Amino acid sequence: MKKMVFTLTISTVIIALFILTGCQDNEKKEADSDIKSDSTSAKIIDFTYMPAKITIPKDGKITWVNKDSAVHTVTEDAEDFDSGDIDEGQKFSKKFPEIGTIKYFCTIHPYMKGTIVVK
Ligand SMILES: [Cu+2]
Repeated sequence: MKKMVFTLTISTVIIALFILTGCQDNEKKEADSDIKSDSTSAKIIDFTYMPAKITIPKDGKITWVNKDSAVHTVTEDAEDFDSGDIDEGQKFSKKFPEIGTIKYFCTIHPYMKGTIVVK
């Protein structure tokens, strides 16, 4: 009888350990996905992208907020992506799934330039 109780206790401990270990794995996975979905915001103010250079992790997202009274765009140099007109107070968000350096400008004010570094 004592032996059976002992076996039961050991089994319970092993099951509990499995459950605990499983939970830790899930927490770790969630932490990893947090890094991937890292998002940052940038401003467009006084005909300038602020900051002009943004570094984000792969799959990171950038949201530009137009804090200017003028209409601006966020347009990739080769026009791979184009926000279209961003009015005062409007936002434009984009995810960057590929590692590399992306240069962009404003089609309305082509002297406005910005750089995104995806690591
Ligand atoms: Cu502009």
